[in-house]
Amino acid sequence: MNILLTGFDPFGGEAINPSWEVARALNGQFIGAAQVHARQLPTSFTGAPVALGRALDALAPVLVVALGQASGRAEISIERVAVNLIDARIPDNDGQRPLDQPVRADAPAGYFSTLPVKAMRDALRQAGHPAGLSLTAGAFVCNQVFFELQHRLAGTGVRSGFIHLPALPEQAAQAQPAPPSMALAAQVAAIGLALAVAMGSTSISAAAADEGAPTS
Ligand code: PCA
Repeated sequence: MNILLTGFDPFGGEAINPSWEVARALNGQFIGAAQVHARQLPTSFTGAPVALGRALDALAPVLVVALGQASGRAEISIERVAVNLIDARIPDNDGQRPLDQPVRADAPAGYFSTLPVKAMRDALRQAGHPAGLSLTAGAFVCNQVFFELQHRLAGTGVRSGFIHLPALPEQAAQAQPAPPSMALAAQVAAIGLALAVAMGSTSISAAAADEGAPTS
């Protein structure tokens, strides 16, 4: 069983993106018998849906969580709804800045996350991670990927959704006043736990648990 965990390449002139750093740190880990596969998506309106589609086709995942950076947010931000709108506030990594366009002209206005968002938030908070629910993933590439993901998996029963992450401390240090940030190790631990909760488990580990075998 495969879990797809995506992150983005750096964008907006930055040198690092926490979403990819977190995804690649969890690559290869197991929740029960399900293994995490990290894939990088380009911060590109044309490239990201193609890369996402390829990863979905190749892995046939049982769970998909897409990660993105949301500078300025202080918590692990579990998105609830993807909206059928692109309205780029800055150019993407191809220099494209589409305005007031649908993600898909033939699709509904929005899709809800199919992740257990409140159970994830509560588990994160209980473990000491600042976490909250969000009603907007913006109108940039993250929301586009979230919308594409929900559209492609609608009706399949495969759980999927999007989580925005705070900046890393080294990113925050470059700005005045410094925006909120969270250390990479804390972000990795939080997303590992979030994945486990989404799989109905309590932990993530480096080795596969043989769930079919008797325990005694
Ligand atoms: N964050 C951007 C796109 C890539 C990323 O990590 C966003 O929030 O849309």
